[in-house]
Amino acid sequence: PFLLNVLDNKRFLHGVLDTHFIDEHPELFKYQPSRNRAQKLLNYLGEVLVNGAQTPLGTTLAPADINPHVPEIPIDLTKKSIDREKDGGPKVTAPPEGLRNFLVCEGPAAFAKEVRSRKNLMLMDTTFRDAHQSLLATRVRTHDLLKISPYVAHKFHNLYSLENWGGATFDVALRFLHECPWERLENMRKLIPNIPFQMLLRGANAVGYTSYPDNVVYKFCELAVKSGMDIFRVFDSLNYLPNLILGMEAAGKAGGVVEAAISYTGDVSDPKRTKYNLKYYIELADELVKVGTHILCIKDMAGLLKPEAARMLVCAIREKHPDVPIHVHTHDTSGAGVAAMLAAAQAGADIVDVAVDSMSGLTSQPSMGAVVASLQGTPLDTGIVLADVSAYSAYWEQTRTLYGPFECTTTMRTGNADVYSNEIPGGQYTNLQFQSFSLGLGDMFEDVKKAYREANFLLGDIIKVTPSSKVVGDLAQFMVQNKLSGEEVVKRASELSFPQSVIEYLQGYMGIPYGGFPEPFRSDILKDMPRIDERPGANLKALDFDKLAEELTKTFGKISERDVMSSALYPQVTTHYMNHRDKFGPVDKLDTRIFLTGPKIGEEFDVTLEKGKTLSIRALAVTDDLKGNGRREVFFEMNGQLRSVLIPDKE
Ligand code: 3PY
Ligand code: ZN
Repeated sequence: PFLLNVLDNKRFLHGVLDTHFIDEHPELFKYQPSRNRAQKLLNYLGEVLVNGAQTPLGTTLAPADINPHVPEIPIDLTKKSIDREKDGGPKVTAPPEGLRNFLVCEGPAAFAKEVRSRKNLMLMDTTFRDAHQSLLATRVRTHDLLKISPYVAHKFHNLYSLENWGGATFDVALRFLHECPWERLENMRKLIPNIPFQMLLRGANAVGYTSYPDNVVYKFCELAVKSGMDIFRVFDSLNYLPNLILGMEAAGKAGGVVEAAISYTGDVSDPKRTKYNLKYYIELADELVKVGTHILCIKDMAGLLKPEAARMLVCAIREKHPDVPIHVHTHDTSGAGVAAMLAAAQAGADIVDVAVDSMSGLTSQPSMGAVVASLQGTPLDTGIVLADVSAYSAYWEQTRTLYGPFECTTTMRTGNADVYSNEIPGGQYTNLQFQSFSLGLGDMFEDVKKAYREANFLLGDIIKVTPSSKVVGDLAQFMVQNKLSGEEVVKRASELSFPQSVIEYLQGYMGIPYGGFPEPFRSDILKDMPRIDERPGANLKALDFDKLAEELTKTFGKISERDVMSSALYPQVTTHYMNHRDKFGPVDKLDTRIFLTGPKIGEEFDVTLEKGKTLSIRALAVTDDLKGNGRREVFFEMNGQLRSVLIPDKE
């Protein structure tokens, strides 16, 4: 920078150089690499101040004006310390070793053995992924995750894993938060070196909604491991084995721990629900163990696993597979989540999923504090300190208020056991509820839930989770909007214009459901449309990554391998993200309230771009369109200097 500043200096360029040159030009030492980024951020802030939020807000609720308190990590001088300064943080004591240290040294097979050998119950914390996917429309930003990461590393070192990636987070980070999911992962890794990271991989759909060419899924997993991922929970929305195997192989080949998931639906404790009975789940578990899964997961994405069902299922699988660790996932939609997880633990599950108290309950996971406290002093004691959970929870309680615009509790106040009837997955439940309310039809949600149940049976009683759950949801909404009963839908199947997702599902684009497609319903709808009767990705042409990289480089200049992968998965969303990044800079560095709704006039705030580069910004004024050219000028003070940006007024 010094050299560049010198080269920019007119006196220097004109050869006017003497020994006073440096003394007389202290500005040469002013390091201003952030200038460009800073200017871009001012453009972003100006845009928000003139044209409103740059990411769609779910409701009119404002983010709270609060600076969440980050609990302190005690410095222990007797322990090894690590220097966080290069990452922008203070010098801290190194976090205690956790299971990741074991995994890195010993590899996935030994890791599974170690987990299985532990006598206590282990926990996966979903706060960084599923909890906010279920409660806050997946909107929690990297900024807020990183702030609490050192605390997690120090106080939760004996977690089995931290679920912090995958599912909807990839898409939402790029699409709505204008931040890079890979950087998120890499930065969390730097701060949490000791706890295994876990992600949700939608089998052949990776982190998308449809099958990708096989080489995309393989390369995605490879890059995920390179960026810090450890454990891959692999599921398929129809429990369709060929899709599951593809995901398992991709995760395994990348060096990850493979945690194959059985997506759970129905009720094994109800003898009347015969389609998905114990035999079905045990046979599926057998297959997944045969393929070589390191860990077996029971993924109860809708919160249907009642305590008695949890006991039956875990016991049955445990009996067949005594050496394979069992990991149970649920949602607390009905309110029975803690009871179900305790029952699973008592029946022999090795790991259960919880979210920190203030991010738990409703459609999220059951409460960490409740499970920790319930097992204290018992042989299953998690070893986690309740006071640490409370401090962690207090951070999230405050942080959650920053995401007020996306808060599910605007429509959902309590748990609801009607989930046992409609079987709507946690993530989708609040979505559908919210849609019904925003159409001004609060009571329509009751109709949607009933229609969802009917739609599920029309489609043959299927496993419902992303993306098959969307098919059922779309059909349900179609029925409600057109006031169609299930009987009418069947009778008029050949003449109705069904949602595209329903048609594609019936064509076989997601795979083949257990028990096959419903007939004659399918044939009535598809008539002579093509059908796929094997793994949908099997015939997709391999993606040419070199060609894609070349195309992106032409448009954006220097791009990374990870940008190419994002584009392979989400081409349009990634192009939009990269344009946004070019124009508005590192908006992920802004505090969440400022990012969402902009600063107040007169408010001063800091933005740390990186260690030692903090901008102090104050928004001073927004002018009217003084020149009549549709643009407004926004004035800022930045590090003591007056700056302004001209923003086209879109109103
Ligand atoms: C996802 O696919 O994102 C899920 O959370 C499924 O449960
Ligand atoms: Zn879930």
